[in-house]
Amino acid sequence: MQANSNFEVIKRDHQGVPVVKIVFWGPTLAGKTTALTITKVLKSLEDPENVYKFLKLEDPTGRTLFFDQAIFGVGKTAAGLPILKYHLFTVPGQERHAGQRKVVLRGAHGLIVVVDSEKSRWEENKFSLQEINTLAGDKLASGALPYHIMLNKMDLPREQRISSLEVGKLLSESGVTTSLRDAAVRIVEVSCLEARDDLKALLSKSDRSMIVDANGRLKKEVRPLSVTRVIKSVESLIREIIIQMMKQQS
Ligand SMILES: Nc1nc2c(ncn2[C@@H]2O[C@H](COP(=O)(O)OP(=O)(O)OP(=O)(O)O)[C@@H](O)[C@H]2O)c(=O)[nH]1
Ligand SMILES: [Mg+2]
Repeated sequence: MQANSNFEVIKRDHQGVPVVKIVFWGPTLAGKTTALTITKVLKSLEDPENVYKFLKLEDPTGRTLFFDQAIFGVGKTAAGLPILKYHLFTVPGQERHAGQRKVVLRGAHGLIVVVDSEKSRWEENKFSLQEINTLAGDKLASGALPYHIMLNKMDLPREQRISSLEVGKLLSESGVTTSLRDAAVRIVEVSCLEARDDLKALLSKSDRSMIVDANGRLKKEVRPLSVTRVIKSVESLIREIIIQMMKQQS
């Protein structure tokens, strides 16, 4: 097995657990912090022992100031340690925070590029894509930095939002990819708003025994589809990163 030589080396924490870093990238108000919060709420319900940290740093208007971060684990070894920890970050999307974004991006093993599907946000999306292309275009193209594209706000009326096809146009206008075919399979359509509402509705069910197992954990089968879609990118990236990690080790 051949590891991608430009793939960021995976470090281990003080207990020897590999720690990988995934960054949510995208313009301000695209929904990065909302997506991270949904991931945290779901993890806390389904696998609370694997939630290590959750921190949001916001200005008074609710926009991210420096970054948000969360640390989660995957599985459990015989020694009671997770097989892997993943560190999720969001960048602050406001254009003036370019310096912070560069710092947050450093050392990433995977990227979730959040695109705001609201039509009026075309230029903001384009700016954000051009910036990531400047910072990491080569790594995205070579596969050294695996990525997914989260097209958010699909709850908006059709006439107010762009489609996955138009994301292709946005990507090519921004110079992010020369192969739209590759990018197309990486687009996941989501609505963080719908996911948040579906989670709230689920938790407000009066009969808790219907939704939790004997250990008090949320049953996987009651997870709303809208929520599955939001966390799909993170889950897929982790799988891709584990494959890279195994290649690095062999
Ligand atoms: N209609 C709609 N609104 C959403 C959706 N997801 C998030 N929002 C709203 O968009 C606004 C911005 O969301 P955030 O998650 O704070 O955006 P962000 O990308 O973290 O923004 P910065 O921190 O400034 O980079 C909030 O009012 C959210 O409620 C969605 O799927 N649909
Ligand atoms: Mg934010």
